[in-house]
Amino acid sequence: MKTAQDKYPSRTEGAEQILTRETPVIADDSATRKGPLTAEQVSAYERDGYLFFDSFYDSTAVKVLEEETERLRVSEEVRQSELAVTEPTSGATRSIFAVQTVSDVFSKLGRDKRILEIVHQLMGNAVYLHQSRLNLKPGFQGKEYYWHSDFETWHTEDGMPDMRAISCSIALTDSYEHNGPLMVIPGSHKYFCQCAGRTPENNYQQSLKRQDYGIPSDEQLTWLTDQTGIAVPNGPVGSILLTDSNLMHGSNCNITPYPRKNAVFVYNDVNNTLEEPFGATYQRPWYLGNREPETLEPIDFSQSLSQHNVSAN
Ligand code: 6CS
Ligand code: FE
Repeated sequence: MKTAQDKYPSRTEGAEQILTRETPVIADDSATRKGPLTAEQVSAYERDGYLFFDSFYDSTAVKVLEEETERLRVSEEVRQSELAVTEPTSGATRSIFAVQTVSDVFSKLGRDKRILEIVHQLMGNAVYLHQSRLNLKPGFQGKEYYWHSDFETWHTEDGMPDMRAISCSIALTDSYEHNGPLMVIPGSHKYFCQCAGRTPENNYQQSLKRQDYGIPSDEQLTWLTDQTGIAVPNGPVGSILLTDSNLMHGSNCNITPYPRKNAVFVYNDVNNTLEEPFGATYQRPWYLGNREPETLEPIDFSQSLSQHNVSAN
């Protein structure tokens, strides 16, 4: 039974309003809390809803990640599992969810202390892994991800009470302005766009291929972009992008020969665990919304690579 008051109702057949966010974006002492971020970086994250770090991982780490991604991409066992989502037309693998359950490398990457230190500084609290996924956006065939707030889905379909989660996306290929990069609306995380339509039964079986519910109206998107425009925080393989769970984002189709792949780990506050869905009649499967939170034990990912006997390039 839901215990949290629904501060962010959506898909309730009500009006599609733009609500002002009540929830603080960062812990109130983030700017002074011990951590790798400068006060300016903390302030930029609070204002924009995202932080981009160019070349966060070096060529040694990138080599291991690229090889592991390819192993998973072509693995028939993974492709046949419930964790894999294929592209709507080509059948190419589009996403692999709960990647830490099929890959020791990605299980370690998701617990890298260099990422967790940043997340802890911003969140000010212990976190667990709500969701992870590889997005493989293949060349020529990678279809779009229409504009959406992840929190709107995680709130309505997974029962995430509040906007207390951060996504960390790690670039597994170069992300250019032309191969379907992620686009964000800076500052949009401070507003909640109520979406129209009631969530169909088992919506996720369609939405992960193409999202039709939980998308903002043209008017809402126009209003948001009128405030701050659109940014495309992209860069070379090994870069990372941290985004607030409620940041409005999307990406275009990839019609170039260059795939745009990333790994995403979603860190949720341990005090914000999933309840009953706020806007759906069913709970999504474990690999989309983790209902058995465990506090993450940080490791030094780069140091762990020595086990892979990877020599620096
Ligand atoms: O439904 C979800 O949980 C996923 N959907 C999208 C389009 N982004 C976030 C998340 O991976
Ligand atoms: Fe998303």
